[in-house]
This record gives sequence, structure tokens and C-alpha cells, in this order.
Amino acid sequence: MTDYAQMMYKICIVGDGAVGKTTILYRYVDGRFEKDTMMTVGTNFFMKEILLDDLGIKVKFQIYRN
Ligand SMILES: Nc1nc2c(ncn2[C@@H]2O[C@H](COP(=O)(O)OP(=O)(O)OP(=O)(O)O)[C@@H](O)[C@H]2O)c(=O)[nH]1
Ligand SMILES: [Mg+2]
Repeated sequence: MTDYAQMMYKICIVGDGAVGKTTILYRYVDGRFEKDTMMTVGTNFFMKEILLDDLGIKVKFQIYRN
């Protein structure tokens, strides 16, 4: 089993209303197109983990969106 070094990034997604911020996050994090998004109220976040095998690094993203 590989012992990965860990990195954590917090990312904030901001932009004009209805430009597709929530949709692109569903696509990246869950791999699906969510066509029935509602206007996002307040803030919450998605988690995404990727493994960079060649570098032996596990990267965690906490992606906040408004
Ligand atoms: N066809 C298509 N529709 C998209 C795409 N991205 C977003 N939409 C549509 O555009 C609308 C707004 O998308 P959202 O992801 O909710 O936009 P948002 O930027 O999060 O909006 P707020 O939360 O109100 O700020 C939704 O009806 C989506 O289905 C895309 O790549 N293709
Ligand atoms: Mg949104």
C-alpha cells in the first residue's frame, strides 16, 4: 500500500448568478450533469480527493461555493 503525502486546498467559487458554478462542481465532483439546480443560497462545500500516483500525493479539495 502506498503511503501518500497529503495536501489540502480550500477553493472558493464565486461569480455572477446562473452562470453554472453549482453545475460545474457537480460535474467535477460527482461526474454527472445535474440539470435541476436551484439558485444557491448561503454557502456550502463539496469535497474532492484525487491521488497523484506518480508523485505519491493525495490532494483534498474543499470547494466552497456561494
Ligand atoms: N446546457 C447547459 N446548461 C447549463 C450548463 N451549466 C449550467 N447550466 C444551466 O444553467 C442554469 C444555472 O446553473 P447553476 O449551476 O445553478 O448556476 P449558479 O452559478 O450556481 O447560480 P447561482 O447559485 O444562482 O449563483 C441551470 O439551469 C443549469 O442547468 C451547461 O454547461 N450546459
Ligand atoms: Mg449555485
